[in-house]
Amino acid sequence: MRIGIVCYPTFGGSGVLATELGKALAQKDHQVHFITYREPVRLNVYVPNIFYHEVHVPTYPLFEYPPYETALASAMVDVIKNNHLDLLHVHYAIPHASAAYMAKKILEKENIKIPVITTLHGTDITLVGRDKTYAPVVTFSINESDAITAVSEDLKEETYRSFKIEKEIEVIYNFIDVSRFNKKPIDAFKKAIAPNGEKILLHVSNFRKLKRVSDVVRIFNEVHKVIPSILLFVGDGPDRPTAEELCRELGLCDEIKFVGRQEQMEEILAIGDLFLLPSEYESFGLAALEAMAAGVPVISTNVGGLKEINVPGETGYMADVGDIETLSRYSIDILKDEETLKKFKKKAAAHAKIFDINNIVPLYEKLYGRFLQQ
Ligand code: GMT
Repeated sequence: MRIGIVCYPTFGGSGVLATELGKALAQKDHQVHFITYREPVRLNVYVPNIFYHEVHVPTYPLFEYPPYETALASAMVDVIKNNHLDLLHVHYAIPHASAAYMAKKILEKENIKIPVITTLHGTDITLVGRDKTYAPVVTFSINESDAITAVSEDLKEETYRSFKIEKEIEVIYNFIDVSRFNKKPIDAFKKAIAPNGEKILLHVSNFRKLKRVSDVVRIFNEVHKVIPSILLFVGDGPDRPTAEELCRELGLCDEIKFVGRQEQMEEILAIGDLFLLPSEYESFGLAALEAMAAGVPVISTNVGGLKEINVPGETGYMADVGDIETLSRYSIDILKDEETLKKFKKKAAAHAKIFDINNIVPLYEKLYGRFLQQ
């Protein structure tokens, strides 16, 4: 099959998922064409069967807002036509689904039929999409997609609640390549981070408001009072200064390390003991699943798709948004003795296998196959 994939090329989960999907499909002998404004971060190795088409948005003094969506739709038309693509799979509705609709309509004029699959990832529905500014276009372009998938049951239901969707939304859960996360910790790295054998807590995100990074610091503050520990913040984004400020206020600068954006997540997760994700909302929580696959239990809020991946008392615990006291207590419960921690680590790694690449990618292939038979 020849598949076009459109996504955000950044560190966000939707781009990561789309890139890993493309890589997996290429390994299964499909030809995959990425159409993005920059090379996707996880496309950092040469993979035969993968082609990357950069969307250029020429600027002009008149354009206060360069028309990215127009450039993207034009790139889609060009790539679909000249590479004889069988279908286009867009990740994150805004503006990818509407650009795909435009490309589809242009190609129809040339008697080229291109099925469009839209995968909804999260804030394209819950924050950005529901904003009245975007809602009519999001509703229309989702309805015009030939198939719609959502990354969790919760996101599916949320989409039906927020928009007038006339089609069936299929749930295809996010996935990870479990074998990649099955890494032994690098001793020297672990020692550099926690020289005295402290427990290592992790948070990985894009530091946006809904990630509630201040809660991460507050939970750690409580844990640290009881358990010798270090907190590693991975990633970057708008709320990083707030988190750094809070660390200074609490006198935790030596115990909390900000390591910025990192590509080698497997090595980092391998040294972790506990993953903190106190988000206001997560449609899925791919970062938490990656942690679980690496055998790191998860303390999260009980929102969105997190309820579908984190099993309380087995892979971690959950509590209400902002309930620092309970989230801290649960963290201490897991870290308090080696035996308990070991049990959680084992169960987290075992549970993550449900979402292994080998179980999920065939579901996408099956979905694509439906359109080839038409
Ligand atoms: O909506 C976002 O925050 C952006 C998006 C991304 O690109 O990172 O994240 C969403 O998609 C991920 C992959 O499907 C999910 O794991 C995240 O939970 C989801 N984020 C939210 O729902 C806030």
